[in-house]
Amino acid sequence: MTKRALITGITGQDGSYLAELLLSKGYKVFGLRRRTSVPILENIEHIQNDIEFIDGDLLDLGSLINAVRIADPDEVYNLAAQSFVATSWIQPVATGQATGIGVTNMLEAVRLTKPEARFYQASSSEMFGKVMETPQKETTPFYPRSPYGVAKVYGHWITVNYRESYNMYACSGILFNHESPRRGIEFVTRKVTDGVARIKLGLQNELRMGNLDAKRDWGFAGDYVKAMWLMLQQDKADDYVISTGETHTIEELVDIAFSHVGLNWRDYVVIDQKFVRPAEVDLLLGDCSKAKEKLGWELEVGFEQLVKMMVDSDLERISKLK
Ligand code: NDP
Ligand code: GDR
Repeated sequence: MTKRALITGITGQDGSYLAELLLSKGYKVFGLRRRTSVPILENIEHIQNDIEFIDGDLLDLGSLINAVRIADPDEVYNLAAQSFVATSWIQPVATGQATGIGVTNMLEAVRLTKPEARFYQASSSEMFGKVMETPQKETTPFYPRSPYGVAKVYGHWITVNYRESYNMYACSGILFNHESPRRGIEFVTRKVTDGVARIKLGLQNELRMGNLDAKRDWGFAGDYVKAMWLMLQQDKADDYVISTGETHTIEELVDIAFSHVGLNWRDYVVIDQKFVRPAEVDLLLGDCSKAKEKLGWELEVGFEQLVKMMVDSDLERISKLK
C-alpha cells in the first residue's frame, strides 16, 4: 500500500530534500504551506506537481488538525520553524511560538487525529550551545545560547514527553548543521558561497562577516534527510544525533570557498560587528555512532566537497542572472 507522509516546512531546505527522497520511495507526499503574498517555491519548483499542498500554520492548531485529517499520514515530519538563530534575538516571542509551542500544536494535531502516525521532530545541535562535553551525543546535557536554542529544547522535550505520556511513536533527530545549494541565503555557508560567486563575477567587492572563530560540524542536507526517514522505520521510537564527526572554523569555510575560485579571502572579508551574536556557540562536534550502529546511517558528502558544490551552484545561478 502507498505510504502517506505529511511534511511541515516543505518550502525550506530540508523539506525539499525530504520530499524528493519520499517521492523516490513511492510515498504520497503532503506539504503544509503558509499563505504568503508571493508563493515561496524556489526549492520545490521542480516537484511542485507531485506534492499535495495543504494550507496551514504551526501557530494555528485547527489548521494542523485539518492538515492531518486531509493527509491521513503514516508519517509526519515536523520541519517547520523560525530557524535562523540571529533572528531569534530580534523576534524571541515569535521564535518561541513557532519553534517551541508549534511542536506541541503539531503533536496535539497528531494525537487528536491520528495518534498511530509516526512523528519526527527537527531538534538541533544548538540545544548543546555552551557545550558541556565534546563530542556531543544523545546524553550530553543541553545549555542553549539563543532564544532559538531554548525553543528547540522545549520542542525536544515535549516530543519525548508525548512519546512517554501517550506511547506515540515520536522521534527527535538532533541534527548538526547541514547545508546545500538550497540553504537560506543568510546562513553562513550560503552567505559565503553566494558572496564568493558575486565577487568572482565582479558584482560585489567585499564580504561582511561576524565571528570567524566559531566551529561547526557541517554536513550535506541530502544525507541528513535520509537519517530522518530511517528514524521512522525502526521498531521503537528513539532520539539520535546526526553529524559528521568533524569540526571546522568559519575561517576554514571562507578559505576553502575563496580558494576554490582562485581568490584570497583576506582581500575581501571585512569583520562587521552587526553579524556578531549577543551569545555565541563556540564549538559543535557531534558523535553520531548511535545512528551509524542502530540506523545504519552513513554520510556521503564531505565538508570540502560540500563547500565546492555550493560555490559552483552559486556561480552557475548568478552567471545566468548577469
Ligand atoms: P528553513 O528555514 O529552510 O525552513 C523552515 C520552514 O519552516 C519553511 O518552510 C518555513 O516556511 C516554515 N515555517 C516557518 N514558520 C512556520 C509556521 N509558523 N508555520 C508553518 N511553517 C512555518 O529550515 P531548514 O530546512 O534548514 O531546517 C528544517 C528544520 O530543521 C527547522 O526546524 C530547523 O530549525 C531544524 N534544523 C535545521 C538544521 C540545519 O542545519 N539546517 C540543523 C538542526 C535543526 P516559509 O517558506 O513560509 O517561511
Ligand atoms: P547556526 O548557523 O547559527 O549554527 O544555526 P549559521 O550558519 O547562521 O551560523 C553559523 C556560525 O557562523 C557564524 N557567523 C555568521 N553567521 C551568519 N549567519 N552570518 C555571518 O555573517 C556570520 N559570521 C560568522 C555564527 O556566529 C555562527 O557561529 C544553523 C541553523 O540552521 C539552525 O536552524 C540549526 O538548528 C543549527 O544550524 C544547527
